[in-house]
Amino acid sequence: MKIDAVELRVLKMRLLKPFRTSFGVQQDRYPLLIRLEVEGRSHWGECVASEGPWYSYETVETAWQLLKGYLVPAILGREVADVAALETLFAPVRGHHMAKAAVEMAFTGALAEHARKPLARFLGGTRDRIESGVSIGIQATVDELLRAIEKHLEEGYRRIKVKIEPGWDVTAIAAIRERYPEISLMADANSAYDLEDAVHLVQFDRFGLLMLEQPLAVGDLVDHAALQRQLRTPICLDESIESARDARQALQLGACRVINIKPGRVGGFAESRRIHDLAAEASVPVWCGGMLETGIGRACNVALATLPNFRLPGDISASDRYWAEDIVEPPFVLQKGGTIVAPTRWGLGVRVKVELVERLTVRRELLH
Ligand code: NPG
Repeated sequence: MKIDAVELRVLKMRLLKPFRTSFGVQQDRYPLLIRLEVEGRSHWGECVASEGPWYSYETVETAWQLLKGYLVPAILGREVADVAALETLFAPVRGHHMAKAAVEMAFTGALAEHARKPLARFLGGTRDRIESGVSIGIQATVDELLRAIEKHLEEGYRRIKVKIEPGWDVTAIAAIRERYPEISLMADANSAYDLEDAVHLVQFDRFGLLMLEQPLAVGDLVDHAALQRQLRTPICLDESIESARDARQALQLGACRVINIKPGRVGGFAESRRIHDLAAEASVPVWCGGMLETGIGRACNVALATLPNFRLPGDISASDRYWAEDIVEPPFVLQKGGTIVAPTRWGLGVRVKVELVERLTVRRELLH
């Protein structure tokens, strides 16, 4: 497949509500979109980097530089046969998985369309819909948190994830459990704790949480393994798993019992598949995380989450959880039973609303 041109764009999109985590508040998102032109057709991808280096070292700006300076020149005007060939071309560039993933996912969408298959089936998905969960940011008060949970349960979400940080953890979770003893509940710390907090974190064991996500530092598999030995609650790793190698080592060390796969974080679908398979061999379930994506990244996440070892609801909510108007048609909607249907059209499976994208664009460059 020959890539004739590549367009990069940054949009400015306001979230319906600010989203607060242990590393800060996000209200405006700046999705970096990539459009590959292949044989006169457009194939879209989304880079999940945030504006600043809080969740990871990558930012919208670094991803733009990597794409423009290294990744796009490696593929432009070239015949790229398959994803393995793309990965070989990108291999000299160290790290920067979010920038690489944007291309890899757009390219995989192109391959799926070429093969006349919906992305989910092209990736090896085995179901036609996925179970949807919702991630709730840190709130000003426990009352507000309980109100937010009530609203999302009424909407039909199957699993509630709450963000925690020191000072907003045990009390908040205890209040939720008192009101909702039975719901599927988990907590995400985004690396806000240290191994010295183990005694504090052991208190979570009484809440019957599905899992505790990324309690400790990003690269610290050894401490996570030490913490997991002290906790009954399964630890899920997110930020710590940047590659299949990380996943293999985490599994070997017993650093987690669940893995959150975000294709945008690990370099794309192929690496996600490798992590998925390693986890399946170890009987460790995975689920698909979210990075407040537009409908383009969401379509990719939904497709990936149809693979068999995605056995837990992900952070894949409906478009109206995030945006007044999504940039794809049709938007993703929550079905009865708290599911989202995987698009069945070939390729990415959703139409990009180009006029809306144009209006939201704050930066654009065509490379050819
Ligand atoms: O529903 O997409 C969603 C948000 C899920 O909590 C969520 N994402 O730490 O995983 C995370 C967090 C996040 C969002 C991280 C944006 C970085 C950027």
